[in-house]
Amino acid sequence: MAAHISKTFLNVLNRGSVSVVNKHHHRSVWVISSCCTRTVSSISAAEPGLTPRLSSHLHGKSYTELHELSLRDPETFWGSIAGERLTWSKRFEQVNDCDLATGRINWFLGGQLNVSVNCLDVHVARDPDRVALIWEKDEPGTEERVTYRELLEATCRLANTLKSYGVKRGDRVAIYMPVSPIAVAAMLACARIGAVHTVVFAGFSSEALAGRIQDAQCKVVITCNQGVRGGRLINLKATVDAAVESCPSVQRVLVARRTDNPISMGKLDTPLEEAMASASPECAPEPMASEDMLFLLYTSGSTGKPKGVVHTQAGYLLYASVTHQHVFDYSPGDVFGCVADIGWITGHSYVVYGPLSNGATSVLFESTPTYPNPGRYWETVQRLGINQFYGAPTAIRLLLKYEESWVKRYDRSSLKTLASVGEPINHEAWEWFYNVVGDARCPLVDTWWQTETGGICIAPRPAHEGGEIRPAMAMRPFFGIQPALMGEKGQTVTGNDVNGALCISKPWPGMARTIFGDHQRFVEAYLKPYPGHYFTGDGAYRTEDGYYQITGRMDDVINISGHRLGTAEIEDALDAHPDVPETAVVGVSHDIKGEVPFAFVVLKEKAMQEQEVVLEELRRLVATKIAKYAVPDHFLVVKRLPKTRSGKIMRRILRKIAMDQTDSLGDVSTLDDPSVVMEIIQAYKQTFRG
Ligand code: 7RM
Repeated sequence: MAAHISKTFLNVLNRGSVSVVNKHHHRSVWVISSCCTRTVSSISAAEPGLTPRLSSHLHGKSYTELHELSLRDPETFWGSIAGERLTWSKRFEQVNDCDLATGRINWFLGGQLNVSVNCLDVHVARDPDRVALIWEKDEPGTEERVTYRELLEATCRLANTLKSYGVKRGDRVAIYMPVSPIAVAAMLACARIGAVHTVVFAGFSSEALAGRIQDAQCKVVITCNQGVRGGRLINLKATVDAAVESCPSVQRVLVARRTDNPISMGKLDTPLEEAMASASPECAPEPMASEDMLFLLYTSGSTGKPKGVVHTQAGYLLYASVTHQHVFDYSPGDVFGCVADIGWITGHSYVVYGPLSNGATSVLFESTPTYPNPGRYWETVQRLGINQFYGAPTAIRLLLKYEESWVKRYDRSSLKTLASVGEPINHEAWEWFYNVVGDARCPLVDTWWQTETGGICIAPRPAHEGGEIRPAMAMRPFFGIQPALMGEKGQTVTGNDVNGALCISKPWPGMARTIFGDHQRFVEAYLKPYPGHYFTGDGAYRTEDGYYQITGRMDDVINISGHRLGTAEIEDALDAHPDVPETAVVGVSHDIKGEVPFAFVVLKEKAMQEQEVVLEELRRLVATKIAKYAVPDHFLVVKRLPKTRSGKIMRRILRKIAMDQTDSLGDVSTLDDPSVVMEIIQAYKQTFRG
């Protein structure tokens, strides 16, 4: 029995009948059907599918009225939505209790619920054979479907397995896996028993993984033997083995099987499918308080190590759910295709929690945009009948370089909404996505948000019916979001046609609650810069008509192919080299990746003769300490770095030099020794212009 399941678990997930999903598409305007508050104990199969709604109180109002209400009276707005959309085992008593000055953020106090019940059991009760996940595996045409009933069973088996290894409420579990049904089951299994998952992107190195496991003090790691991407195998288990050597908190490693290749199993390791096969398929959901932790997700800031951003249960789920429905115009029966990895927040909110809470069919995309050819996305859209396609500008910029026929040969008539996330989308990419992919027929929504915001905060939808969409612009704040632009002196910039630091002035249910183990750092990073407001780290422009356009990071965070990285992290990795006293990393633009790291390095005298050797060692160092994608594309060896009299490196000047924009260097008079600038420009010319 165990052996059988072990061999075919991923197929076992797929056994049973696959229902024909309801293909009845009606537009979700703000028609809002009423429905009573459900409780875990009274889930009945009587209710038909989820109907598009905010809540019965909010019936038929316009976007403007609703947005205004959401800011003026968040209790009524979010209270009625939370009461009707979520299934509670104990109804909440207070909608919110927040103070942005101290970072006390609480939503739906007194309430209890279980996120996995909201993502699984409620749908199983109504329509167990509805497809929850379509696993679009690396090889085209080999997709596997998983129904809600199957996903619930897998989740319960995995939850019981975790319990059998001592995982309790509040314990942290690391998940180091590519997108797959079993990874989704692992996230939901944690949610079911009240454990806290921290998914680590499977492209991170063993040291990066170890750092996160140590910070979170994870008890268990869930991984798989190998990953498969773009026709290549990635030895994930080997990376985990190396990581856990320095992680004494880890008591067990659960290893799923993605490929049939042999794996060496150590004394900490357990084959996951076998353990699940002997575990019970039922697991009572743990009732969780609204503000209990749901997950940690590490993200980069401008200084220090990555921060463990904390999201909690009810507010996060509600916000992911409502944004998923209303930004993408999701209707019951739609196949929702977000091609992000679950290692990033986009995967958490719009592959897993948002779509599943809405009973959607969510696509898990394992491959790459160009495997086996640049038509992959659109062939997948045709084959799976994807209705909403959510991707990153970097992939669009890559694909638009190929012949249009790679798009046109596939039937894309299922598409209703196109959406973009992760970095600013440039006009060329927007126009190509809209015109070539969408045949100028589907709304293309540029969605702005962050790991810390939990869900989409600024996007062209919702809007009034027929609300116009401007190219390459996130435009409108979502319900509950009050953007503010701040000036250099900390003042609120009023009026239109203005720039400023983008802040959000009121708490919203999806916002991060703290940094794991370091609330002070949370307050310092987000709440101190503009007291009374949440600071995003981004700059924005408010147009003449009051729409928002994101201009990019204002801090030392760069965005490589939509992956956020602190330049300080790369510097720390480089500085670990014994021959490197000092480095400075800046982001420079790249036509496909958006930005790439450019490293200025100072070498010790003795290393100057063997520069190439040292640079190669530096490349390897960044790959092993962080990830391959973090390795700087460019290195420039310099004698000194430009510093102010107080010793701060002036990255602004380095960025100009790295971008070859030395005619607009700006003020260099605050430098301790301005002659260093000419010195570096000379080095740049010698290295990059021959
Ligand atoms: C969802 C996500 C967040 C940072 C954010 C921005 C940048 C994200 C957009 C964008 C311009 C967008 N979370 N960013 N979306 N910039 N337009 N639509 O990406 O935590 O990984 O990154 O990404 O700088 O602060 S994240």
